[in-house]
Amino acid sequence: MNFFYKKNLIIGDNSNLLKKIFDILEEKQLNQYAEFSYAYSPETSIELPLISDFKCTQIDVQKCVKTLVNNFDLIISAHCKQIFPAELVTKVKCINIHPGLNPYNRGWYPHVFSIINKFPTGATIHEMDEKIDHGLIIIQRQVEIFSYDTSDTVYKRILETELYLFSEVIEKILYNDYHTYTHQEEGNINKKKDFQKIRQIELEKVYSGREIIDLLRALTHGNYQNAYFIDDDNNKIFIRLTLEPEQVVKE
Ligand code: 0FX
Repeated sequence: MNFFYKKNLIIGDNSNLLKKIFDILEEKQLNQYAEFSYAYSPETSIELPLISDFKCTQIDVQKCVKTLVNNFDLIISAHCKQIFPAELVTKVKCINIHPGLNPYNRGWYPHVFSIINKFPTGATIHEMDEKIDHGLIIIQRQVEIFSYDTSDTVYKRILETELYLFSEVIEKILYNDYHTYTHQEEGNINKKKDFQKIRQIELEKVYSGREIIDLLRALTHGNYQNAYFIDDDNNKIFIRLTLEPEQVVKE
């Protein structure tokens, strides 16, 4: 295999995702034909023991642009929390594995906002440009949201889809032999502060049944203390929702 991109960096802040990418590259034996280095962000909460069996270094993307440009042909962001500077994305081929269906709900926690605003969600692998979750699309796939989904059940499906798409296109990317396309619309973008804003449930606000269920299931994700209200004694009370479809027994 005579790959076009030989010196590659995978940078991300989700240790499970990084490990699964590592496994895909091993299974396909691509590491025999190209070099893959792994990195995570400074100040990330990544679980180091989990990644100790493969070499993973800490890289501050803003401070290391020159080093990255000089040392890598291709950089793949796998949920890297750092913003890639313009100089980096214009000088090195940078590709983003994004847990959302561009251009809908680009940015922070796409599926959380999709449960609320009904825009489609999914996974996208795209070339990076200077804007967030923007740039020519290599491959993407929609992931369905069911009435009984919470944030974590949709997210699980999105992660599986991301890995499936990665597995589908990685060789084509390494050969630099893939097609790209773009959508006409710029879509919308949500920031971390938009997520913070939706977390508080206003006790005096009037919500429809659909709105409040959607908001609470969008904010229900494992043990995260997302949704809350402030009670009359000024205590913060966290809320999580359980959704259980009726089990219909077929005669
Ligand atoms: O890595 P990631 O899945 O994704 C986020 C952004 O959504 C994405 O657009 C960006 N490219 C990437 C670099 O960062 O986020 P996470 O691992 O911090 O969280 C995973 C899910 O967990 C998230 O989608 C929603 C949920 N979550 C997470 C935190 C920290 C919560 O519901 N509450 C939380 O406080």
